[in-house]
Amino acid sequence: MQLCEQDIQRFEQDGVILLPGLLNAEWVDTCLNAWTWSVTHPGPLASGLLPGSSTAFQDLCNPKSLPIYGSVIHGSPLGDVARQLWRGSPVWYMYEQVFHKGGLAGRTPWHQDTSYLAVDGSHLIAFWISFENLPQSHGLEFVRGSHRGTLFNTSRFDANDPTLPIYPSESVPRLPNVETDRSAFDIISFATKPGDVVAFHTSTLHGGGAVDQSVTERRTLTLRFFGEDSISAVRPGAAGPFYEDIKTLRAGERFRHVRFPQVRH
Ligand SMILES: O=C(O)CCC(=O)C(=O)O
Repeated sequence: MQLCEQDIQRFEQDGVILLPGLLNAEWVDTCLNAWTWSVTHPGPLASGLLPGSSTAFQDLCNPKSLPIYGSVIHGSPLGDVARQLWRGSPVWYMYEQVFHKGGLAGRTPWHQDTSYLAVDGSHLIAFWISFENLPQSHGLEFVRGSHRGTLFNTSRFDANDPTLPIYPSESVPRLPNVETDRSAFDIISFATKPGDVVAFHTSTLHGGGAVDQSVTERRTLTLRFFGEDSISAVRPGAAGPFYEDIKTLRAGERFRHVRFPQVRH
């Protein structure tokens, strides 16, 4: 897919862009096979995603996943798109995350991925790939431009108060309650079908993607990459990507490690 200047500027401004039909049927199948492997081979970080819900599942940073995801991260158009969105930067793969929501699992609370991660920079991207037809009302929602604003404390996904932070430190501000004050935020979302991909900067506030009576199941794969402008960061508590062997990275140094394969030069 060849992006135009307007697409790149929209991504830079909004922190999110819909890429319709980026993945052909073969790549959708390959991604779904990788997703299925993840769901059937839970790693050490697999969890229920939403406290109190038995119908939601997530897993991420499975240390055994790299060979399974190899063809997608190296061969699919995702690397080319990241390179274009970053105006020619090289591209490195960071990690996978899978979501499986069913029943009445509801919304994913608002949050920013970067605040869970020991990395900062303008070249951080998540590709959100869902395998169902989703109406706009059930797509993941984004606060437009929020990747250029404050990086908030992380949500601990508390069912009663989704703004409750994980990090005890007050050095990072608490999340606003986007859901109870929606009109104060510029919220966008997209209808998607298999093959469509939503790309977002990992600091863009996002949440939603509800599963309820009208959308009863969602299988989603998120793949994260980084580019030249990315440095190691310190958070006020444990932060990912949670691989034992990357703990040697020091704050402020270039975010590079053999754990993260380069997929575009
Ligand atoms: O799909 C979802 O419900 C959550 C997605 C998400 O938060 C992410 O990919 O970072």
